[in-house]
Amino acid sequence: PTSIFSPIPGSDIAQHTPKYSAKMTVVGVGNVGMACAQTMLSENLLNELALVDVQEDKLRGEMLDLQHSAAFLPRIKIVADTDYRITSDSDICIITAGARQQEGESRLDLLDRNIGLFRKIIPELVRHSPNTILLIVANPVDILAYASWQLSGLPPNRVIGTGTNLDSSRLRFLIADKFDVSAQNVHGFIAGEHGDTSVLLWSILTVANVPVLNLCDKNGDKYNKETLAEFHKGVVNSAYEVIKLKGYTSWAIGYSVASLVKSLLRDQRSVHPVSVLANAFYGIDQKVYLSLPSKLGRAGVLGIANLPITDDEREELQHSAKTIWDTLEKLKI
Ligand code: 6V0
Repeated sequence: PTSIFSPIPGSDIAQHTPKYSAKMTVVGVGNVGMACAQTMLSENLLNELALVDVQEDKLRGEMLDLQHSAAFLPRIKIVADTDYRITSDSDICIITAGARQQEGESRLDLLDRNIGLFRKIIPELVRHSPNTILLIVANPVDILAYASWQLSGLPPNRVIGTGTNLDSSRLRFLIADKFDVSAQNVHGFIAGEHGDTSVLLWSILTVANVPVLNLCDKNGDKYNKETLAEFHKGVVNSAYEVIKLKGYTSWAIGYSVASLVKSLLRDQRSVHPVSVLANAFYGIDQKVYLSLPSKLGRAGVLGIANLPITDDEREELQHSAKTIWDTLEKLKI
């Protein structure tokens, strides 16, 4: 026989082609898309990965580069094309595709252009994977998650933006450093817009389950609202700092996406601050997407946490919602 393996005569293998249980699509193979792909592969979260972009050469190059890690990873099918047919039956579609701001272009014009891209991308994804969960990463993530919900016709539990999941990790890192503990022992959320009007929910921030307000860190510094406001400023500025230093951010968003994918696919019911349809929560009455602590599982967003936050924090969330709404009103979605 020319093949190493021969089927046992009489077997019916062809009728039992495996249904890959975890298929993921990543649209946009730039810095962020590839960091997401690489982290998901390292964490062994999927059986099949479909990559889509408009740049054929880059797409093929990235596909081959990942495929060449075959001997070091569990068996994974990796495909790449500009045609959305390869994405069919994806469990989760991650959208990182976006145009970059051009010289002289306003933020709103860029947004209009990105919504134009999403008008093509989202219906194609849903057509080939009607049961998928859409996970939006491209910025401004709250606006594009809302647009994706509108354009997809999917129920809101299945359209999620990565939102402040990353900002919250940045905060936990900064606090953990001061208290000399693991960031996993710092519990807390930044909610609201993934951007300038994000809200630090300081009243429920804890280190080793102890409220951080009035605690002293390793240097003996006592924490109050003002100290935390400085941390918050640090978080908002940290994305700008990384972009200034290396041109883009990628690794942390890759891990952030992988942690969300793990909770969704494996029905972990863990709570993450992600961008969700937020009206009816915390007194927000506009139909906007912004980040609230959300329980994630196989069906997407299983619930939003009703946390005992202060009146000030509720007002800040409502202000964040209004800012996003003001932008949405100017756009033609
Ligand atoms: P990049 O490196 O320019 O990659 C963008 C990719 O999208 C490129 O490969 C393009 O070819 C591709 N693309 C453009 N148009 C299309 C299209 N119509 N269909 C398919 N692919 C297309 O950007 P980078 O990867 O650095 O960033 C991607 C997006 O992620 C940006 O919008 C960032 O602002 C955003 N981020 C969001 C974060 C978050 O926390 N939500 C964090 C980091 C970056």
